[in-house]
Amino acid sequence: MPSLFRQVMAALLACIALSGALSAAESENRAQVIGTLHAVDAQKKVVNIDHPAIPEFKWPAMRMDFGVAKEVNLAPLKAGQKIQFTVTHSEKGGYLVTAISPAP
Ligand SMILES: [Cu+2]
Repeated sequence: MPSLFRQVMAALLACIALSGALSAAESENRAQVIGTLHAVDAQKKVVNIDHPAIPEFKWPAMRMDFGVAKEVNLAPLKAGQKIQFTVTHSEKGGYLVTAISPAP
């Protein structure tokens, strides 16, 4: 567990560092992405996702945890699924999954 935690933290820090130059333009505040869901914690509202590069945020491909917006229903999702999701970059600097569903 500690090593998984370090991996997750490293991925998060990489995302933060790489997105440091992100402009505040409205059009760059959101990205729609297809990825693979590795873990879902419906109670804590956290998902672990393998995502490809996300040019909107200047992120490389990686596996990382995302917080999920309160109103998003995680019940239909299962680990291992291909998913499409929306990541929204808030003004406070956080990244939140604001929509997620099985990939078509
Ligand atoms: Cu990432």
